[in-house]
Amino acid sequence: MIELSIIVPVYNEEAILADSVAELIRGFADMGLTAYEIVLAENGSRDRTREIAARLASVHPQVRTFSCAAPNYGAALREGIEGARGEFVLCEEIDLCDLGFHRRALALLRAGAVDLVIGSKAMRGAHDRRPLARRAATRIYNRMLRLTLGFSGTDTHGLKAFRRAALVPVVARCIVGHDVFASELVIRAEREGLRVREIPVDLEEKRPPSVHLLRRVPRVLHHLLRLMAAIHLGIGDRSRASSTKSSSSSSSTSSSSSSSSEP
Ligand SMILES: Nc1nc2c(ncn2[C@@H]2O[C@H](COP(=O)(O)OP(=O)(O)OP(=O)(O)O)[C@@H](O)[C@H]2O)c(=O)[nH]1
Ligand SMILES: [Mg+2]
Repeated sequence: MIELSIIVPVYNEEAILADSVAELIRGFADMGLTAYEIVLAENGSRDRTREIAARLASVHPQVRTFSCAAPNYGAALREGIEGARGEFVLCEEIDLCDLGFHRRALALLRAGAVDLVIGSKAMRGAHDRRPLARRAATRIYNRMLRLTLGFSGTDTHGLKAFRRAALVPVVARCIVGHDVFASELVIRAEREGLRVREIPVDLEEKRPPSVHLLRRVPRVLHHLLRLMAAIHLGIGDRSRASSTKSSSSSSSTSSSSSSSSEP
């Protein structure tokens, strides 16, 4: 019985992937965690990420990986969550590996106090060491989510942990991919009355992001508009049957088409 599934979307991460996974495995051993799986959700990498992920999966029984063709953060996360086997799911980023968040989030989930824990970069008590432009972008984006979608928290992106049974049906109702998928998941969970708790994180990245901030803006705006149309007008909204493809992925790299709502 797996208690925790750690889903890590990875894209062109050959430089830090192996060390980061080793760091996670060491950290979980220190926490006394044994019943867990690390799922490396790769898509679209043009470097050796896929190969390294496959090697890690062959060496460590608790690591598995899958790949799909096109780079899409949301699609990778969605497929990872849908195939997760743990009672709890933790969404990690390979450049963060924040074991402090994992420890605190797991304690809250084990206590049954919450359904979803969000690691906020913007709430009181958080330390965000990213460059000013990215910190400002986070604030502006969160303000847009508050104004357009009634979001009441301070952050939707990055680290989160949840009770799988509570969130998988929400994932099934999400319609957008890429970066905005993470926001949609949090906002839908909040709107559906799930018990959501933000906790502050101390954010220090191991490397700058692979996609430049400004290049992400048009797609984010497009997806936000789609989400507003779905949530406020019901346009393109859907209620899919939830699909927990338990134990669907093998412990080695397998090609599978994305189950995401979009390319
Ligand atoms: N599978 C997959 N993973 C991705 C993709 N883009 C980013 N990632 C992964 O998502 C995580 C975060 O990516 P970053 O490049 O650090 O982006 P970021 O700007 O810090 O992300 P934010 O949390 O949105 O601020 C890392 O583990 C990346 O490897 C993608 O297109 N596909
Ligand atoms: Mg990052």
